[in-house]
Amino acid sequence: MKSRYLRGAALAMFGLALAGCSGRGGHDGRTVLGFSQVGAESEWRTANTASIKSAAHDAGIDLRFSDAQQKQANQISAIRSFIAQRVDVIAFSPVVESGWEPVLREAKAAHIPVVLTDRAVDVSDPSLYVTLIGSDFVEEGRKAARWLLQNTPAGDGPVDIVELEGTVGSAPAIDRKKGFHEALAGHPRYQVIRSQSGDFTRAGGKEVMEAFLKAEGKRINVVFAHNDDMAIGAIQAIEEAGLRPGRDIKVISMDGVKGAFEAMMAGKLNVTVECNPLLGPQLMQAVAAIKAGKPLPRRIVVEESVYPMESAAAAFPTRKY
Ligand code: GZL
Repeated sequence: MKSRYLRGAALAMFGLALAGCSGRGGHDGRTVLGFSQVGAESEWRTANTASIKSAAHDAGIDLRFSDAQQKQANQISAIRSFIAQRVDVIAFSPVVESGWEPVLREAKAAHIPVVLTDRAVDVSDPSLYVTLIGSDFVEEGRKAARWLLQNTPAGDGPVDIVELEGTVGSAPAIDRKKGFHEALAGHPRYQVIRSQSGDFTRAGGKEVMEAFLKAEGKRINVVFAHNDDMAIGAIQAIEEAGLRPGRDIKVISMDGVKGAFEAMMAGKLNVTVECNPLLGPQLMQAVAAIKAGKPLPRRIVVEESVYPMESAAAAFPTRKY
């Protein structure tokens, strides 16, 4: 009896040892990547998710994907689940900047490297993640302001702006606002008279713009929207108020999704500052580098352009998202 028990225990230990030797979770030897996505709040996010899934497939990576429905608690739970699954790498797009230290310390304690995509986190210990792959949102905000400065008729009349902010506490909302206001600082003619979050959604943009129009009416000269989805919602509100978006009220936006190009071709959106969501290939390259023990830069910035209304028709056919 005793020898049979010992034999069983020995086999079990051997099995566990094999699992341990094979490294992390992938039973078929593939690299396992756990990815926690913000949600599905915008056209940009849809394109970002598609890029990550297709790039993982092309790279032969076993992708464990979780949609947090824009809730930080769901992202934290997903990261804990990836730790329990002993994935090789964890990547995520943090819905907000703060509140990540505890769970990232758990990943570090489990010796699982973490890659940030799209958005930054505010942590005191830089070793809690390997690299951030994404846009320079402050520069995107500056680009939007520079377009406005270069495309407002000369004169000294007031240019009154309303601002549709992204998700409260998110890196793009914080930094796009910072860049926009910074670039306008030396130009007192330009004033942001109201600013409120529309949470990066069409419905949010429309609802906030309706409130702005009720409060300020024809005083509004410009809408600055932190993403195209909110701009498209604002365009609907402007039209329902009997005004002409793109003409009576200039509309400045960010992302460069298909809906923005369609609005520009219809003369309703004046410019979109591109924010490239196609981060999948760069993420998979970073995962491969980590697995190979190769160093990575702390910041991998994606290249982006500015598309004014006049350029929309020519650019639209080759847009990838
Ligand atoms: C920007 C990204 C933002 C987009 C929005 O990198 O985090 O979130 O601008 C999206 O469209 O919802």
